[in-house]
Amino acid sequence: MEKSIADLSIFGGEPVFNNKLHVGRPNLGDRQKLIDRINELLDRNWLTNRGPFVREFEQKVAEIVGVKHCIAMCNGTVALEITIRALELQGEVIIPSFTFIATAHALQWQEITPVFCDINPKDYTINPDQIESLITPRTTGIIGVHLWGRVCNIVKLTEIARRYNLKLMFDASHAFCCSFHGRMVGSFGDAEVFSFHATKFINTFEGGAVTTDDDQLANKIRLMKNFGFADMDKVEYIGTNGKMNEVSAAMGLTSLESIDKIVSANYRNYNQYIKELEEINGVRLLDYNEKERCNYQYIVIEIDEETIGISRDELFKVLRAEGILARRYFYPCCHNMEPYRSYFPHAKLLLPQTERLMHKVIALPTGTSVGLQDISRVCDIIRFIINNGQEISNRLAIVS
Ligand code: T4K
Repeated sequence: MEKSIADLSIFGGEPVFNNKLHVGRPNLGDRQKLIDRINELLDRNWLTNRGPFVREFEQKVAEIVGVKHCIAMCNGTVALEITIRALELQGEVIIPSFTFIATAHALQWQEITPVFCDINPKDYTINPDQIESLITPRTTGIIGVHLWGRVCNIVKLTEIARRYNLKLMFDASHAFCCSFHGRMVGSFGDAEVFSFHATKFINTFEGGAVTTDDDQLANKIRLMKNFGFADMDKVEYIGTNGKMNEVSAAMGLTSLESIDKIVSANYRNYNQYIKELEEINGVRLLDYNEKERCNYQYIVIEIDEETIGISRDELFKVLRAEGILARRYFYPCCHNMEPYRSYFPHAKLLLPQTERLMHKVIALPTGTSVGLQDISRVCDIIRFIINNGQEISNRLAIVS
């Protein structure tokens, strides 16, 4: 790559990517199949309310996950909210702060207090060893988050939940088609929740689902997502509108048919990033456990500022100026956002790893729309920035 520091786009040069490279570009399946399905549902004139595509999608997801029940929803957030309500969680629920804000909001929305737990620095999932110290008489549950498709320590979490008689659910938004000890995510705890948002591994434009083996819980969730209706004129629970529509399910079915293609593109990209970044001191690519099934959907690097001479935020700024729209998922973590920051001003004292690591990570572009050449150019620019870290940092301090 022919660049001098003055050529960096942040200092006035041309960006490396005129067509910006995104994190979270949707994985699109076979366009013609999607259009055929949309025509079919239009011909049928059945657009929502548990139509045939939604039922087929639920059945396929349940098969993949290996559970009895899948309830498709309009999005992952509502799926979390309904599952929390159906499990009758109240008082306090322990969750990691290192997650998308929806995990915390789904509780607080129902006036349940999220109690933030620290993470394990190896894979950024909730640290089970801290959980017991956070349990109070008001605690009713734990929500583990399989962050970036890295599965929580389910064995320890299950053991703690049993011992304290707590409900255990998982926010599995990032972990569809991942496994733990050979068993598919979606089959653990009382229930697990997936997001099928456009940016996720499998997408339904907007969408989500709850999976569980518990017949009673599944039935309750099914009613709750349809206003609580048990029959035409019979309401059994307080409910809401969490239904998935037929167009979303059509996209979901089409998307499911591309699982192998998406995994193989993600895996190819992951290996390319490993190859390109392994020599760089001060940059750790978060790895996947290849003994398990993984979706390889997120490429996340951890930066050691002291080694590379430039901060994560400076690197982030320079990359974005070059048209590489990296993301600081999930900076600054839930406990530093409102209303939690005001409710729990001292939360950070119990979250040393979260506080430290939230300044270190960057998610990089991957997915079916990102090619090997794109990755090489992304890594060239990262290498260049890091090789000139101190000088770029000094110049940024002058221009800002
Ligand atoms: N729990 C966890 C752990 C989650 O990560 C999420 C969602 C949830 C729960 C809740 O699930 P949902 O209710 O969303 O189903 C995005 C998504 O909106 C959100 O679904 C996701 N997590 C979160 C991690 O990312 P933003 O604010 O980062 O989205 P946005 O609009 O900046 O898009 C991200 C990138 O993707 C951009 O660079 C543009 C690109 N993009 C996006 C869309 C929507 C496209 O290229 N095409 C598109 O259609 O939140």
